[in-house]
Amino acid sequence: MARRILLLGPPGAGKGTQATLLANALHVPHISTGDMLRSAVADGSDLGRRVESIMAAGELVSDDLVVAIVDERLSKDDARCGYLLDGFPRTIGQAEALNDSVVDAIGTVVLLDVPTEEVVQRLLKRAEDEGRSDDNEETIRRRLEVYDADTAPLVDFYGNVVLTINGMGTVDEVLSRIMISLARS
Ligand code: B4P
Repeated sequence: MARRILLLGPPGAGKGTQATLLANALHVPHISTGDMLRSAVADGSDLGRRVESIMAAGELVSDDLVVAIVDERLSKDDARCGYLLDGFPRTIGQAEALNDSVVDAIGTVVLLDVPTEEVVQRLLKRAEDEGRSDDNEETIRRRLEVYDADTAPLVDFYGNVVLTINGMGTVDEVLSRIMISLARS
């Protein structure tokens, strides 16, 4: 059966990190709206210029823009046999739009559970290592508020297909918890 998985969790929970490893293990494409938007900014494309300041402020890019990008990506051949969505849907509006365009769009939601102070520390460390423009403390706090207000309601939206995984510990420990949980689901 096609694996259609959504990785959910606050900024810094380890979604990007785990998605890369999981997509490899499950042989499905890793579709990250954050990566796609950052690459548009790096390319200086029309889209990139429109979203740069929104992302740097820790706000969400508009649903219409993100939905259009994902619709196009999901229409590619490699997404026919499953995918791992990382960072999308991030609002109820995006989830409804996805349901309208793809039948049975999400089979399983993996929710990474990490306490707020830990995610703040991880993102501050990444700021030191990588210098991402949205990883300063003020923006991180704003991204967490946006997560609570706009993204956390997706946990109820997806209800009984949500697998909650303890996201604390090493990357390998978290990965193996996810793999065990997926195998049992
Ligand atoms: P994202 O790229 O999705 O970024 P994120 O929420 O910060 O999560 P990320 O994947 O980076 O963190 P991770 O946990 O992997 O979004 C960035 C911005 O793009 C958004 O704020 C928004 O503006 C825009 N956007 C994206 N999608 C959108 C959408 N659908 N709608 C509207 N706007 C959208 O990693 C964090 C750090 O923790 C890393 O340094 C990693 O090395 C470290 N780490 C990971 N696992 C660890 C572990 N077990 N222990 C210690 N450190 C760990």
